[in-house]
Amino acid sequence: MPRKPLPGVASDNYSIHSLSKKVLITGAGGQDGYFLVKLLLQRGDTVHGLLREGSENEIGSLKYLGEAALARISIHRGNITEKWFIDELIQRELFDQVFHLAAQSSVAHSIEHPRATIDTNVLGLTNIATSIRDRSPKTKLLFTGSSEMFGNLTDGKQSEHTPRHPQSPYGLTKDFGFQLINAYRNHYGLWAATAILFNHESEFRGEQFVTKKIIQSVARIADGRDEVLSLGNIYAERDWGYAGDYMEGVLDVMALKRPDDFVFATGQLHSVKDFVNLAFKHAGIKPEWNGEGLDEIARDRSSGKVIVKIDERFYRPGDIKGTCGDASKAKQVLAWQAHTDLNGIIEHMLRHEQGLATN
Ligand code: F7E
Repeated sequence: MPRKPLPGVASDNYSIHSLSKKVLITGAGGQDGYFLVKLLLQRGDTVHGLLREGSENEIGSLKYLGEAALARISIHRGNITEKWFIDELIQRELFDQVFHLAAQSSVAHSIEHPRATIDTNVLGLTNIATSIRDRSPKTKLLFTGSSEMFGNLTDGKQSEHTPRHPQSPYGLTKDFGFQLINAYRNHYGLWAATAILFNHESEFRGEQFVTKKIIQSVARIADGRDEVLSLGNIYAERDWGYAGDYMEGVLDVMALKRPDDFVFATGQLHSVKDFVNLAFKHAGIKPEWNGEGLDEIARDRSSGKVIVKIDERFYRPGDIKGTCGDASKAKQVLAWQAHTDLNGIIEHMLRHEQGLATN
């Protein structure tokens, strides 16, 4: 399927995607992999997915694509930290495009396990970019960066030009990636770009992230189960978008003739507490908040049961208090916009969770 012509794009920097491409997605089994694989298959591309070694029967979120779609994907299993494996794959397949999504993506986990995070995120990207440079230099490489590289929101929203002050090992690895992509683009002429993604959620979000954790608890509480949602800093603020919207943007970046970096964000800031309140509202439950700090709780207004409490264990050292993105470059150059607001995200997530419970 040919890609839409983009009204805002200077025509000399946009190639209509008419020919089928041979594409590799690393980390294809994750949330973003689901949406990207689906879009690429719709476009008629030849899709290869790289999944982590060691979980031979696991295909993660790809299982939701269904049998017919799955039959069209070539699955590779291996470790992105093994240079020989990446070299061999890149040289043998000579992909037109590589979307590098694979990462250790939990900020909390990176604080506990910095070394494993650095191995996966830094070595992994370095191996892929270097294999492309040396063995398949015509391959386009798109790296999914992160707003974590900016650190705390200071004044104004964060754009491609905002100074970067990462706070976590994860944020440091994403800053490294952003700079490596720039260096390989500028020094070796590689088509390499970073999509700087702010928090993006969906029904396929991993359980280690706060939105999924909230939705799972809300679904169980709505189902009448005795459940208390335990959270850390509920006053942290994030710019939450929908992963499906962001993967459309990632495809638009890849369609450019000249590589460039883009922020993808909604520009809307909400606290974790806002997310909790909205999720309960969608489930027909009214939380009543009382107390402060570690003693803050929420009760179900109709039953009086405690449904939310604070647990010190979920606080993070060096947590980012707030991030909010300015995606005006993506809007202007790619005619991209986030279609799904926070209500829409919660609807997708809750419907999926409640559907799973009744299956
Ligand atoms: O935390 C607070 C927590 O783990 C969001 C990843 O996609 O976005 C994501 O990173 C906020 C933080 O995501 C709990 O302290 C409170 O302030 O869902 P999260 P994240 O750290 O923002 C960036 C852009 C990425 O690139 C990452 O890959 O929620 N919070 N209580 C909690 N967080 C968790 N996980 N669990 C809690 O109980």
